[in-house]
Amino acid sequence: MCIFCKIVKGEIPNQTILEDDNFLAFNDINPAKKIHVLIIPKEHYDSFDVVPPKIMASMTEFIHKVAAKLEIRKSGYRLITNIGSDGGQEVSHLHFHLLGGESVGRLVR
Ligand code: D5M
Repeated sequence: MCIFCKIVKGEIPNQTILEDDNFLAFNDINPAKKIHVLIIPKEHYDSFDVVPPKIMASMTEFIHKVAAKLEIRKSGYRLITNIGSDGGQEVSHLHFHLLGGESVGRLVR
């Protein structure tokens, strides 16, 4: 079982920000910014590349709720998902990195 599935099952502890029946948001173990939250579907999908669009629609709603709870919708944030080896994905369970709480700078110049 993958590490994020173990987190969903409660076998590995996490610092939960928000949770519902289908999604979980928790603090990244190695934060790159003041706010660094990972958002995952509880059901396992290897990456964004294979997630059904219907799941993404409800995940979008959940991500908006996470950003609202963190009070960063006005100040802004960055949302990243890494896909596969060239994409730099280490954990093969779909997750979005939500980064903010400070300026995250330019990603592409
Ligand atoms: O990012 C995988 C991310 O997962 C990386 O930022 C560390 C984080 N991580 C790994 N294990 C844990 C646990 N146990 N709690 C919280 N965060 C964790 P990727 O996009 O796959 O490179």
